[in-house]
Amino acid sequence: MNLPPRSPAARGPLPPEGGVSAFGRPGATDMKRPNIIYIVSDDLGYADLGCYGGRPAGFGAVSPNIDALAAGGLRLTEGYSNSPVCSPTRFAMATMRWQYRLRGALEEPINSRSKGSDTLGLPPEIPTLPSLLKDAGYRTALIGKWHLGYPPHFGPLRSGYEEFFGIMAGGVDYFTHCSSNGDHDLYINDDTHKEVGYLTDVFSNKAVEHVKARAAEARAGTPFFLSLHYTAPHWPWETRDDAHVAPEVAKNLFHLHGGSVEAYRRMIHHMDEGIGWIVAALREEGLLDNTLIVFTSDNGGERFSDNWPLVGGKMDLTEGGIRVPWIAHWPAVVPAGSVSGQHCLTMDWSATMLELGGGQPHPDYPLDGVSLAALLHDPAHRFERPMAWRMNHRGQRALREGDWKYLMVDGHEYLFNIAADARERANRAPLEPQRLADMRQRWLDWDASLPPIPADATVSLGYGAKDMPQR
Ligand SMILES: [Ca+2]
Repeated sequence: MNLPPRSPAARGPLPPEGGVSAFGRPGATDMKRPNIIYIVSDDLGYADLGCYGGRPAGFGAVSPNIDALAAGGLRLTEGYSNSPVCSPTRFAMATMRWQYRLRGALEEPINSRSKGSDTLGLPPEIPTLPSLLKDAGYRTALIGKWHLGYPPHFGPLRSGYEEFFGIMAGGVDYFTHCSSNGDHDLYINDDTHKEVGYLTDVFSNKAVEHVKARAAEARAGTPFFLSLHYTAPHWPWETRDDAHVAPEVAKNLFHLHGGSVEAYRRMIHHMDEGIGWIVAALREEGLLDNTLIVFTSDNGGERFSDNWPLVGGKMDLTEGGIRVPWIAHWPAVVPAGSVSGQHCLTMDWSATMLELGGGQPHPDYPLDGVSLAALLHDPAHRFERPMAWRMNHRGQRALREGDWKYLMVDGHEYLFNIAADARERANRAPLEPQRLADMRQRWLDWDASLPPIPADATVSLGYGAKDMPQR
């Protein structure tokens, strides 16, 4: 079910109560469109953050700054990523459409062997959230991970970002900034760029610089859209103090011989510290009230992640692979302390940002994402949001409708009542054959509306049962 269309006059944030403007000037009611910071972590699991029930680490709270964003805004308990793996989710995030519509998104995921390909990437002619926001008058930038194909055929600057500082690959070493094939992979715009530093901190510092550089313009009425796509807490398992690990993992960034829960949590903590610096910069510049900060993960957690109470993780269509944190902080509009069980996908949040920014979808590329703007204005707002997924890997299918989920893995079909059993252990399929048949048919109808998975689509797994026991 889609939200009813809104008139142009109804777009954008509602004026805050009391006639106080976004910048705290009493009496002003000309609420401006928000600045938007879209923070995407990489392989962060559902319960890794304190505000999602994560346990404290040996060094203390893992994510106090992200937890504060949740406490000061809206936290979703049943929000999902479009895919359980990196680049497919990022296609949906950029295009606001089912990622399965684009050939590059059928790679699970795009890997470094696709460098030079003219098909495995985000085609520049496809409208994107940044390109449409740029058309609507936003300043646009990506700091962090792109992972949607390599120049010269693809790249952030070809898809709506005015500026890019980050990596093109799916993962790099935090210190050498080299990808798995040994290529140096840190870029400014289209050019490789050498910089000394721990990558999470490098990105955080660049984001702070960016906020400060854009602040005067933003206060004068030209808002900014900043995508901040951390690689944290993705492998290799390197904290800020682990530069000595880089030579050990140079030839295999999957880092199958190392890492620990404590190191993993420290990596999250470094990202959290950086988010604290960015929030402080927004506050200093008087921009915090009217900046929408959205925080999420591109897919479920990897081997050191805590996905409790969910099972599965990255690459799986069980809940642990796709249910991720979704936090929205926007003091001018979103009431503090809000919690919602609204169902949503990555592309819905991108569609939300497009609407809030006054951007218009291209008529030839209608959105599959559904705007959540009404939810931000009223966290009690709920609407039906059926969601579906498919994976080449293990022939997985999933369909979530209300409390129920149809799931297929390795040819086995399951039916779960997620409201009662988020852990997907109580298989209701034998008890409810009609519901199973109905949901299977709706999944098949949805699948038939999308391009099929071609025979040459690849699935890349970094490790398997020979490297570590799977359960
Ligand atoms: Ca990822």
